[in-house]
Amino acid sequence: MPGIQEIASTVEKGKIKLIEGIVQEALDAGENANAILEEGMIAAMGVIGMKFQKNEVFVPELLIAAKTMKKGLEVLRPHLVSGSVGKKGKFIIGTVAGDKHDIGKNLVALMIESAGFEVIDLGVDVPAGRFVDALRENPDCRLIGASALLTTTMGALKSIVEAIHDAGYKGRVKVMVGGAPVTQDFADLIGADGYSPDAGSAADKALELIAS
Ligand code: B1M
Repeated sequence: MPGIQEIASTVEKGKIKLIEGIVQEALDAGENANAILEEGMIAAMGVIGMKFQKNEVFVPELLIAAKTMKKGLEVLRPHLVSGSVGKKGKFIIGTVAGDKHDIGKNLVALMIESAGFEVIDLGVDVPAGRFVDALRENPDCRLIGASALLTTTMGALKSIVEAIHDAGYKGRVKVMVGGAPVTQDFADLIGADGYSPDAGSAADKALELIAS
């Protein structure tokens, strides 16, 4: 049976045609879905990111690894999401303007859905105004999440918080932020209501914020 190490190496090498079969085989053999995700796929993206930093791989390799991970995630999805989708209310999520990274955002969306929310995914490169429009289209929504992966796009998180406050939603709608360069201090600085470092804790934070 393929182990977690083989899954990691398949993502890292971008063997897109093999990933679905390998993940399915591991699941069939009783491997834990969260371990496949965390220790296999997410770990592989960390490795490829480090190689990119050292100029050992380039953007096309990042892209193919990302596509491979997404394909593998499709197989994992039913094993990560529970049956109570939508009971906790709506959650609008997107990656900020200027930023095309969506794997982390998609994982957060998956975990939030799994925690019982109906997720409205605005996609990537989402301007602050689009979050406000989505709130107007979904007046029963009480939670928004925004993801930023680049130090150059972190500032867009602040624009989103400001746009939501300026549109009169302060206090009524909570804003959660996250992404690799984002910290709790940064979230506090820009006036966000919540921050979490990873997808699992993002779901816990969302539940905490709607209860408060
Ligand atoms: Co890009 N990229 N990338 N990239 N890329 C990084 C982020 C980078 C760290 C790589 C590096 O140099 N080591 C670097 C950023 C440096 C910086 O700003 N400090 C970088 C760069 C520089 C770039 C480009 C500028 C490269 C170029 O063109 N020269 C370019 C920018 C394009 C743009 O966005 N405008 C670019 C492009 C790309 C690809 C398109 C090729 C591809 C993305 C494909 C896709 O997403 N569909 C890509 C990839 C794959 C990466 C790395 C390798 C992997 C990102 C990833 O998916 N990680 C990344 C290096 C790395 O992360 N080590 C890198 C796995 C994912 C599960 O983790 O996204 O962190 P992450 O999400 C986590 C948490 O952050 C958190 O939970 C998630 C799950 O646990 N989280 C939240 C995320 N959002 C949250 C929201 C929350 C709460 C938690 O609440 C709402």
